[in-house]
Amino acid sequence: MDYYLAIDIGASSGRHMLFFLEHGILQMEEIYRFENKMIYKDGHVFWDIDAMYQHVKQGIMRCKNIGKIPKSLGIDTWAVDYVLLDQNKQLLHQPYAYRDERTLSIIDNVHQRITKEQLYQKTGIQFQVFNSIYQLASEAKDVRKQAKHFLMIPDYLHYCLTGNMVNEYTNMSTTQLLSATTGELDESILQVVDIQPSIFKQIVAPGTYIGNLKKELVAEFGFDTQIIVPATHDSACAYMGAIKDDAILLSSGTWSLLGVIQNRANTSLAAMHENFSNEGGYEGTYRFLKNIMGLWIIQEVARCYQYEYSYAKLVKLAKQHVFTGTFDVNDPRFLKPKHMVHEIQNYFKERNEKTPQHVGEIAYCVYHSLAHSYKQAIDELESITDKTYTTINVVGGGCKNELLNELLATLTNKEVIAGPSEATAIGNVLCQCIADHKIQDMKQAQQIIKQSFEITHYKGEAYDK
Ligand code: LFR
Repeated sequence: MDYYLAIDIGASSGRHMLFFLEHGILQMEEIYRFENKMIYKDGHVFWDIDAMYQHVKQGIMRCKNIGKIPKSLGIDTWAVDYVLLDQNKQLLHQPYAYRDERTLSIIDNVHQRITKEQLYQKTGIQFQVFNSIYQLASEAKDVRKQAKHFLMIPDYLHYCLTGNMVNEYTNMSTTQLLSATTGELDESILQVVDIQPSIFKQIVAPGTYIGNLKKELVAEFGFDTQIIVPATHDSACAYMGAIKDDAILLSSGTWSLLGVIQNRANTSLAAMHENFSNEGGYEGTYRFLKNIMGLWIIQEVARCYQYEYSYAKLVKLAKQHVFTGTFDVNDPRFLKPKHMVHEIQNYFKERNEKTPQHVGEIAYCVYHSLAHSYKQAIDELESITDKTYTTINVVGGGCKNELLNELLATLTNKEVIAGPSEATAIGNVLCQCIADHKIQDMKQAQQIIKQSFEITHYKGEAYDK
């Protein structure tokens, strides 16, 4: 049996998913899971990259313990964050987490050198305060001087495993440093933000073999395997793992990424004004999408109640405490508030509107507001692309939230197809299987996904009329 290992690391947890293909069915087994936490130090927020690497290794080791040795493996994570290494290939500092606020004071400075319009025209990438371009512009002078290597988080983990450095394309596209047309670094942007082009590596496409495990790791694990870089941006994988790639896709996790797969970047003013992004996708496609604050809000609500309520319980309570007021989930105040529940309540109080009190009301209000923001993004998307869609395919962990799916179907009057919930790990493994010629291409991959994973259909009340 040929096994393939997809290591999918999100902002709150990481998983090692082992796959094999049997009679056209993709079988999947979670063999390791770990918590991924942000570290708070000196008023800043970082990722514990050393802990992350140790967990990556422990999960790989599990393959040996269960006697299922993968033919290859690949890692995907969130986007925009990176490490800088010095001439001795040592970390110059722990990687900052994208919710760190150090970029806020530098953004205007960057745009004095390159306007937002110019930057969007060149890159097609949405404006987010955490884009790597602003993060790099915030680096101290001596750090920039000493930096010899730039690696995105999955690039770094792949480097730790193989000793080889590359910059994978889909994740690199979120730096806002690549040309939307060539997929290569745009040197004019590097110049204005004063970043040495020499720190970057070869940009490789998803599905590229970059080497085997380092010798010492082979000795430690007791086996060798190939490292095939997948689409290392988790959202790029999630879109690959969708069941219906011509529908509106909604990757629902910590973030909600709502958009469509296109063959060309759309850098029009309309796209820019609605802050749609043209993120790099598999085989030269673009994911024309909008970032919506997502289930982060409910994760933070759960934290406010000291995790007294599970996510399933929050949905149950929400159904019992309908609260119809909505708030703007994309308001930057919800990016990292001290106390999410108070922040939501203050939003309503400031407007002299009825304020949600009960935990169920808070939860309903979050789901309802998210569904509203999806509906708004869909209206924008349909207007920009001048196309009407009948179906929304929700993928990722959030697709299991039936209340959110129902609200979405009702509000949009469209059919909602929910699943697969493991789209990200599936997309990761597809990159490996296609590289290994186990699966021919994305067309066959879609067929396999349909045969292998359960999906649920929702038709909003309005849809049934
Ligand atoms: C989702 C995601 C989004 C990206 C955000 C920050 O996990 O990768 O696509 O905008 O995280 O990196």
